[in-house]
Amino acid sequence: MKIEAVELRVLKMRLLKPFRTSFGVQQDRYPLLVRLDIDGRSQWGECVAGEGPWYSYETVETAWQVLKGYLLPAVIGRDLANVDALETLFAPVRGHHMAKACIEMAFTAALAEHARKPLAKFLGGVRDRVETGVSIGASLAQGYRRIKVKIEPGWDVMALGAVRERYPEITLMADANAAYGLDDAAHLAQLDRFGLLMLEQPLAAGDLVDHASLQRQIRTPICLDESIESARDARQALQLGACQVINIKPGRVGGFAESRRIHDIAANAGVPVWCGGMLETGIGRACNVALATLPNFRLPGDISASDRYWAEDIVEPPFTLQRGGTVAVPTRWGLGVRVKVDLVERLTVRRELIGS
Ligand code: NPQ
Ligand code: MG
Repeated sequence: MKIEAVELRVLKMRLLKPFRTSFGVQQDRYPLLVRLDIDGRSQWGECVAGEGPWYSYETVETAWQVLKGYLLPAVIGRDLANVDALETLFAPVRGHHMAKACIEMAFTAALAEHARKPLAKFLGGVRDRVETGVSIGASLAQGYRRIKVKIEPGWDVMALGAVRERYPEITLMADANAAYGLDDAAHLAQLDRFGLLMLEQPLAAGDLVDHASLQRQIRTPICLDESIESARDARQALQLGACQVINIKPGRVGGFAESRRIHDIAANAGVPVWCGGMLETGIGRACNVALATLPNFRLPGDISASDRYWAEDIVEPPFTLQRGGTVAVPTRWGLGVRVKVDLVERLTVRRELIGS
């Protein structure tokens, strides 16, 4: 499999509803897409980097730079037998997992297509539908398996208490996106009474030791998101007792291969994982859905339907919410959805072809 050239492009897409996190409010998403030209065929991928360096140090701008300057020159024109070969060529670049992941995932989808298998089956998936949750600021969403409320200091105990009172039975969790410190342990312990499925990333990404300390002071299971950038992070977090659940986003950890390593480490420790979301278009969503078919993805993911975010998704068919709060896993070979190239063209605000 030879990557002959790669086209980078940034789209501008209006979110149906502004998305609020502890970082701020976001109205537009600028997805960075890649199109790999492999053995005469096109393979699309999506980089999940954000517009600013808040969730991660990576941004659309840094990912473009690192792809163009370092990652693509290392792989374009080379015959790559498998993902191991790709990972070896990317290894000298430190970090920048989101930039690496979009190429790794597109390459893996191309391998799946070449093997005449749907991506989910190629990855070893065991499900034909995946359970979906939704991540919200304040308004409730019907039909999903669980609801995740974004919290921050000043919007936590009261907000979750109000949701819990109105919906006593709903599967509820909270995501703090690193907005607290270990000093807040007693305050966060007040969340224990709401029977939360988990509390996601209460402390800063680098604070594994403090997460372990916090977990000893609260009953709610801690889930780590931003803290887990690799299989090594996952192993160390579990050794320390820093979490009881792991959110895997393939973009954050560098792709499918590293996601699977984290999946396996957690499975061996008896720790469930679930698939996070980064307000992806249908391309990134298809990757998340395929990954979430692996056996230890035992909790609903942030794999909402396309129409939760977009008036019109850039793939066909779009992902729809189905009975029981699930999304069907595509059965066609490779990525499993068709990219609407005309729509992508209309939404493009920046493009460049990187050749050999
Ligand atoms: C999370 N996702 O689990 C992330 C946060 C997030 C669905 O809650 C651009 C860049 C948009 C980074 C949207 C959800 C983003 C982003 C959400 C991160 O923490
Ligand atoms: Mg999160």
